[in-house]
Amino acid sequence: MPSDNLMIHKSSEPDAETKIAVVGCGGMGCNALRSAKFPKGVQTIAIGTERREIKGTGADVEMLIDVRDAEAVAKSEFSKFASTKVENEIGFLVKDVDIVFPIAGLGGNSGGWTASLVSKVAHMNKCLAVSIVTVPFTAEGKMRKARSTKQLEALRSWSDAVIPLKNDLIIREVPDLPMLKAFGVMNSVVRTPIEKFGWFGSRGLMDLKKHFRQNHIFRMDAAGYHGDNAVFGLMEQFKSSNWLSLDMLEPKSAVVFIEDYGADEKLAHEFMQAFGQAVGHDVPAVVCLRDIKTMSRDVNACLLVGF
Ligand SMILES: Nc1nc2c(ncn2[C@@H]2O[C@H](COP(=O)(O)OP(=O)(O)OP(=O)(O)O)[C@@H](O)[C@H]2O)c(=O)[nH]1
Ligand SMILES: [Mg+2]
Repeated sequence: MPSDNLMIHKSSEPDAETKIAVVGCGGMGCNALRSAKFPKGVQTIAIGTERREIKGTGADVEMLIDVRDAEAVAKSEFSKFASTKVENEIGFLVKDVDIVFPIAGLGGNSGGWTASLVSKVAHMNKCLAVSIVTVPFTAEGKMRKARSTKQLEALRSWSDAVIPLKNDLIIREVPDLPMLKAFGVMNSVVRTPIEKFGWFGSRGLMDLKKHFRQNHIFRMDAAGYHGDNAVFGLMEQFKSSNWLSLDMLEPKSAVVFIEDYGADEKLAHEFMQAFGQAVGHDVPAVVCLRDIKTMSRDVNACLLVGF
């Protein structure tokens, strides 16, 4: 694979210089913050249109906004230039931040739009906006589905990258759990990339920005493998993953996080080679390698595929 197709970053610790803010938007977004443990230094902000949503999230900042501010995104008054009072307030909170993660459940009246609002502010502050959102259950009906599609469309133009996770997959992955527990599983999936992106140093962020320009929508899954032929084992897991559905994707780019004892660049090359074979062509990628400094034979990977 030509080296300009593959950017590799090595780290042993989350880069303390990389400042991260997680913004829970609306009911689902705020739920994802509840009882969540984020790496030290991650700033958490809960934004809702109802007090009960933001209450008890444990967020560093709770912000109540008017539902009309969120809904403005859907209408022509949402502008690329002028910023509203609420955008200025959010801007004040994220002004020194490198990466903002808006989290929301698409399909409702506020969170899905608020995520675009937050992404716009992130842009104005030159920070990276990676939105992580859930797509409503099919059973929730056509109206939610239609709204969710519009919200995703808006997010596509305001966020650097969007990771949509289908709530329907909860039913497939954990069919026997009661709904509240199943939501908990999903909310922990939502939090996975937030921890990983913290490994990127400032140079890595520049590469990511360039990389995200090629793609906006990413699917994601994380896997672990114990023992020899780890790359092969991991790739088999990714190939059969419901979350990724590699066979249904036409991958255009990838962001990969690999944790291994003594992780080296060879592993990154092997991984991308195996990935290229799985999907039938080379895929430009940014790979972050993390040396986990334990003697265990576990290799963990988190794969984001842009399509
Ligand atoms: N995975 C997960 N999905 C959720 C959760 N809560 C809500 N959802 C999903 O998110 C969608 C939007 O719900 P909310 O986030 O409550 O809606 P909202 O944006 O606050 O807007 P309102 O309808 O005005 O309350 C729902 O249709 C569900 O599909 C949650 O805790 N976990
Ligand atoms: Mg709500």
